[in-house]
Amino acid sequence: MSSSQPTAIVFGIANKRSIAWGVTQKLHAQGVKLTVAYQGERFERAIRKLLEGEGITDALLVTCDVTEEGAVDRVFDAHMEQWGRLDHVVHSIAFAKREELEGNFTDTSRDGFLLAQEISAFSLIPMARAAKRLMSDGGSIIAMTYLAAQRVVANYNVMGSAKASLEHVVRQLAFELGEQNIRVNAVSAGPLQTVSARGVAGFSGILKVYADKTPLKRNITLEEVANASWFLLSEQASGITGQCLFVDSGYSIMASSGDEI
Ligand code: 0WD
Repeated sequence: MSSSQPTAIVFGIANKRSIAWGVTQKLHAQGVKLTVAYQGERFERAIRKLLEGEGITDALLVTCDVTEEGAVDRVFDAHMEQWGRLDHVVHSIAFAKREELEGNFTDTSRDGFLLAQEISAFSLIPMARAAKRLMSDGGSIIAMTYLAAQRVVANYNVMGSAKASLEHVVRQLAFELGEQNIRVNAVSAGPLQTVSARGVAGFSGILKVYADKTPLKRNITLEEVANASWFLLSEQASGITGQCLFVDSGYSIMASSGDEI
């Protein structure tokens, strides 16, 4: 079957608070046909319930643990089987062991560092390789990053290194895929209460700092991140690639007051 509508593969829906879920709602509202790749069977029921609640009845669901060799390619092949075309890819996954998201960075373990890099940054490369093969008419890819890629955020530790990696991967892929008219960008969201975020020690304190110290004097919403994500995926951003767009109430323009966050 070949969809007459644009299609997307979304990685990283865990629940209704997931950034990937906000983006999925936006994509559906724009008439985009969906493949939802989720980490493991334990998520399937919750994801099916979310999709049904949103009136998304034709999404293709595929499990994908990006640490499994070949898992990403299986998602892309299943997508093409179902939809016959590929226009967008949303990378909204990250993982670090909880014990690596607190305490001293100097105590980071080798396997903890490598696992965070593998899931949160390396995984975008096989996705882009598959997209390069399948996006015959060009397309767009986004990934989710965080300010700690560029500045020190207490406790974010090993995930900061992973996000720094991810932001380079976005730029390098943008360079390499540009001639096929495939754009690659990152959205750098302010803090949102999600499963992953709650894994960072002192996260609630970060939310308060953003509410008090940002130009907008408030935290951002899932919908605001989804709106910016759809913008970067859409033709409205046809001249934008390799960029990192902050959706953070303006926090990233503030000189540090010295308060740790
Ligand atoms: O404040 C926040 N929530 C921010 C999140 C601020 C700025 C950026 N981000 C980023 C995260 O670093 C991540 O890259 O946004 C992305 C999405 O994170 P999220 O929506 O905040 O977190 P969550 O709802 O937990 O989704 C992350 C998902 C995992 O969910 P669980 O419930 O397992 O933590 O990433 C997926 C999983 O669904 N995931 C994997 N998928 C495939 N293979 C794997 C894996 N090995 N590990 C995690």
